[in-house]
Amino acid sequence: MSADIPALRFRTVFLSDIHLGTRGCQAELLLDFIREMECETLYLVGDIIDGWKLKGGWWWPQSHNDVVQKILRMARKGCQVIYVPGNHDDMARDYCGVHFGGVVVARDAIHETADGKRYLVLHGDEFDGVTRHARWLAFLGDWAYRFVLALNTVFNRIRRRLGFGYWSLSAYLKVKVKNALQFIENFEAAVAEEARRRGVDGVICGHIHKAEMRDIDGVAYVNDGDWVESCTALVEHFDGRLEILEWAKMRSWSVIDRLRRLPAKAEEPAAA
Ligand SMILES: [Mn+2]
Repeated sequence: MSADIPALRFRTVFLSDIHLGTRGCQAELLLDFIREMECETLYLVGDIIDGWKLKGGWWWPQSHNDVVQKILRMARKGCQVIYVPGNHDDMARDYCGVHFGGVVVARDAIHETADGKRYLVLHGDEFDGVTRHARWLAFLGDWAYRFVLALNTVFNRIRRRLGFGYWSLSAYLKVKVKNALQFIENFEAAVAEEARRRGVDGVICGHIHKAEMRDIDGVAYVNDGDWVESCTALVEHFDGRLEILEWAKMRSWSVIDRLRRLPAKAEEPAAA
């Protein structure tokens, strides 16, 4: 921890989709975040350990072990840790209601923020009606699309030379992107609907690896993202305000930029 940067203190932190046990897991960045922050309550919102992958091949470097150790240490030091398993660590669902090492396992939970808002906390796979193929395409930027268009030209020049007909790669990808976006929208709507059904103000979930915070017909839809692609955490400040932290981006800023950011935060409405 850098001496000139104060520890980040939060009322609550929500983490999901860490996927320990897979090569994609950004354990070092997560360790860095855990070292820098303090919180009273920590929710693990599913897919923390990727059980399916572990059955296939063993990938468990020291850093993955360190994440588990750090979280257990937080629990020992008095942080309330609530573990809501996901579909990749669903074997833990057999232990709902069980306490181990200061961690409570729950199928889902209700979290009340400092300003009295009630959120349903669940992983979200129950509401994933569609396969997630090509979901990543939804995140392709403009540049990637232009690249695909250029690639398409070359691709079809080759196809023509080989005597094949025209086939639009970009049109194919566009349909895939549209499907992926539609999938995300359907998921978000279904999860928000469940929150409405349970009579709470909002829902906090994970699963689709896309951090988000928006209103869906009067229900707050909040997704804490993941630690495979985007490296995001959801935090609750002491006044109840929720914020998505993009840790990879925050760490790429210089110390000066971060210090400049901190006073700006203090100017916001004081904690209740
Ligand atoms: Mn999941």
